[in-house]
Amino acid sequence: MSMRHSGASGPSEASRTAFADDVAYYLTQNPRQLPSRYLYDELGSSLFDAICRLPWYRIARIEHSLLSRHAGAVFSRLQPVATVVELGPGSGEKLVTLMAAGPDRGVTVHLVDVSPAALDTAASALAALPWLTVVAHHATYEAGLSAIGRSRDATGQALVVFLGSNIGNFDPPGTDALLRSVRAALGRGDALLLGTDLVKPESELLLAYDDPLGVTAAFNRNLLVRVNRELDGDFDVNQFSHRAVWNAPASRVEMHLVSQTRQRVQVRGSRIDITFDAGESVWTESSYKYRLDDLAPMLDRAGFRVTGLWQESGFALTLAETR
Ligand code: AVI
Repeated sequence: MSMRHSGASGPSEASRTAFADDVAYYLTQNPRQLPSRYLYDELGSSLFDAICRLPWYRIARIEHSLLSRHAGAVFSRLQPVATVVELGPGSGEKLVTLMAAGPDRGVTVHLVDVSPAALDTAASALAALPWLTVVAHHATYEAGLSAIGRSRDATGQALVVFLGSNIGNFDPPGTDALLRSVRAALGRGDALLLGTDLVKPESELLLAYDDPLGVTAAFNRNLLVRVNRELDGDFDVNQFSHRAVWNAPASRVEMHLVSQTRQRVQVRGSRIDITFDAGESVWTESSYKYRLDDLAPMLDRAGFRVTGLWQESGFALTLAETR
């Protein structure tokens, strides 16, 4: 495997300033919020890996089973693929499973993530497939996609993979915008492989997002630990509890951090000083769940048509081609 880096490495002053500004803005909104992308510092990423091993959180396991069984069928529906782009590669294991069934030469894999640690982990996992050329993009999905769109080899097809139901962490307007950015980076006949978690009974969803071992609670509360460490905050982490709720009309599981008492919190790096009422919460994540019927219209709005759909135990893998 050959590996190139594109973009800065390591957390930059710019990303610290963006974090400080986002905390100042979102924490003073009504309702108070913190963007879920900040859940993934080093400890948060490890806690998320642990979540994926919990018996109650099945997304990663089911998707792995779908990829192992159907990766060959995915490639058989495409023209020879020369470029693969993964948005948010995580541990890299999903892509290894997919690419093990892909072409064994002439493929460049682009990894796009805002976390340098995730890029390094994913690139190490891909070393298991030494015939791949790997390029890491330390960038937002949109910036990475447009850089790849400008620079990619025009011969052969491109496949963008967006797995793990990561799309579920975008609200509907954000989802449409992101899928359009994917479409804009692609040419005719290129494709997208999308993993989405489907609506299931509320009791199952709540166990997945409020597990009996408290790992998801730790993942959520670690966001306050991160704010304290990186932005000189004084959140009393013990005074905030994890809550997961199924918002059926919006078709999403929400994670919140609920203040156990009336308390004052200062975040000096964001120049904010706020008072929480007892029971007031910070909304930290939305995980949208889809119905099978939602998928084709959602992809169609962005300029894709569905060419393959595989599903198992409440999870779907959809292959779509550009129109
Ligand atoms: C990464 N993302 C798709 C996960 C999800 O299911 O929304 C993050 C997560 N949050 C709580 N558990 C897992």
